[in-house]
Amino acid sequence: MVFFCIFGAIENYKKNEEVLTTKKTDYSADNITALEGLEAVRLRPGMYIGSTDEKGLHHLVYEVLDNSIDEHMAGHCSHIEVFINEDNSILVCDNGRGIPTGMHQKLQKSALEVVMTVLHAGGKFDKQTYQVSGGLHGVGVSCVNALSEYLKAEVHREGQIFVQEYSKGIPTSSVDVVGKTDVTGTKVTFAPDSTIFDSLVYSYETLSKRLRELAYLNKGLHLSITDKRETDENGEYIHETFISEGGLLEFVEHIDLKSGRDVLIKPPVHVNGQQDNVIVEVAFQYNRSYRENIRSYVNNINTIEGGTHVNGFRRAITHVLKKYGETKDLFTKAKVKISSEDFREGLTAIVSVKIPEPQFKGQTKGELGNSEVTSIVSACVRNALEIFLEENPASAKLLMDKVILAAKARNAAVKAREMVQRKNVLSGTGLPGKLADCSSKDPELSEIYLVEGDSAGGTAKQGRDREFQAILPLRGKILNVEKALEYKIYENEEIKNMFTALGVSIEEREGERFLNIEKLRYHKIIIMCDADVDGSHIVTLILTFFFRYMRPLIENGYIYIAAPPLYQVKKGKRAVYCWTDEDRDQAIVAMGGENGVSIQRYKGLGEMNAEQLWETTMDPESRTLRQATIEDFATADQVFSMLMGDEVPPRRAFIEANAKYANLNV
Ligand code: 0RA
Repeated sequence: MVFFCIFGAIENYKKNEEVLTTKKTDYSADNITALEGLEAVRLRPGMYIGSTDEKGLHHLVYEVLDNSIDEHMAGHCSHIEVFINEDNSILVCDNGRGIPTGMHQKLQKSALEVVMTVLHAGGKFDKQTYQVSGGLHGVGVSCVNALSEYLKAEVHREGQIFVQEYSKGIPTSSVDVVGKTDVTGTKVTFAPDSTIFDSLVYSYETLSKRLRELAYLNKGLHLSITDKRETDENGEYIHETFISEGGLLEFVEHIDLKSGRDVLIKPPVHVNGQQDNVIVEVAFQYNRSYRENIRSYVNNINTIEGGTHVNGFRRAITHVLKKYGETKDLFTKAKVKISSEDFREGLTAIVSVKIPEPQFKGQTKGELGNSEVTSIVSACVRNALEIFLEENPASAKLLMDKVILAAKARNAAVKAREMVQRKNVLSGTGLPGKLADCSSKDPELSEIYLVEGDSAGGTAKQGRDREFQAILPLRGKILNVEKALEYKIYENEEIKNMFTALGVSIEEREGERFLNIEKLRYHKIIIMCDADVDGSHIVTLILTFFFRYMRPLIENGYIYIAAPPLYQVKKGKRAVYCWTDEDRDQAIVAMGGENGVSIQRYKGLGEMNAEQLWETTMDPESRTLRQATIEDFATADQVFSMLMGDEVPPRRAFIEANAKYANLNV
């Protein structure tokens, strides 16, 4: 199959030496500012696109896409196509109005050249567009140009085809008319600069995931991706098309389905509204889990830290559901005290707003700050939810039952938690009997090993350096916190032991819960399990627990996973430990072939004696630890729910696809 872009057959980018060495145009004073801008981008690319790793590389595509999406939001573009070319260059085509090509009066050159070479020139022509400023997107296509070894812009506009080429942001040709056309749109081909980026290889998965998301966020927009680097068994390129007629309604269904959550009320509540210049779209539904899962966007950009739009949404949910329950006297009848978090248990929601001048704040600039947005979102959602409850009394009843159950469970959890924490204070040191503590009292120097099983725990106690290493054996599989009600968690012996041994507690301040880690007793918390499937399952369970109840420990980098060896290769008195099959094979070769070599496969920690365990897994000089980090909260959250949730099929599919590391990419 031959792929046709909106404008016809796609040609591959081939670096054309002649083009790159074409005599440069004469640079006058105006050009100097342009050059200075581009030079700044090349000197500090991280300031403009976040980083120069794989993330930054993909960011270039998002940046170009943003411009095409802006055209769609302005009502002028219905199709966007992305191609990964054989040489890892990227082509983005859209059927928008095309970048203007007329003379820019002030700068006395083609507007196309201005957009492509002047920092922040992109959307500024047109005040009505929903620019994405402040966040990392929206730095403009000129940044992509500055960071590309080669870039070609082709514009179809006013019946003509205009082309200009650049190298590292500097034009290598004038804006040339190369033909006639009866369509409008823009084609941008770029090859990222190898002297800037660590890697030049694009991930199809990453780009296709973003396009799927953009399709949900911009209903009716056709998006497609084609990977020309490889063909399948039929000789066809990998290709996907995304279009969502349902928009966020489909997105919210997709998220719960993918995470295997059991939906309580169908279909989702879908809100579309606009006030002043703010466009609001929200979709939400309730499922039988105990978690709140709100994803939010501003101008198509994920706001990981939420912000005023999410606050508005939460405010509306609380207000409407509380009023509904109180009017019907449901809470007094059930004898429960309701708190606003009870209305959000099992809630999955997408909140998307489009605003002309977003202000971002927070650590990662992932939080919307515009205060006017709160009441706008809140009003839209209130209206829709009131109508929904009125029209669907049966669903409203299911929802209220769930809220009341959540309140009861929360009250039970508070009591259980207080019991655990009070016991601590009462029983002297308050430390669990199973803990073999270290002598050091300095958290920075102290480590604790959480060890699967009493027997391995025993070996670890013998093998450790008791000066700074503490051991807490955990019996068998700890509770699956994803499935359990919260109060059950505080009744679980292993979990209670973890709270008390670590010295942390869950506290409340102004109605907000937080983990108090001021008295944390160890700055290295090391999970040590067998190097087999069961072991990795237990690692996942423990990580889930940390993720849900002690997330600051992961965020602060205190959580590690020990890596016990898989093999011991031995010949005579020489013995080496191996962590991978490749290491093992190399060791065999190093010992002069298989003759006389014995290979032991360690199935569990229990097969090692104290000395071996120390040497391979506990000695800071020779062990390897994997630090658990949370790269992407949204994905981590989804993967955890999916892995630990009720539904088997998505979990099985994931584990099969990631058989080697069923314990997540931490
Ligand atoms: C500036 C002004 C206008 C459109 C664009 C830029 C534009 C940029 C890109 C980048 C990729 N695709 C694009 N499509 C459009 C407004 C044009 C007008 O008023 O006709």
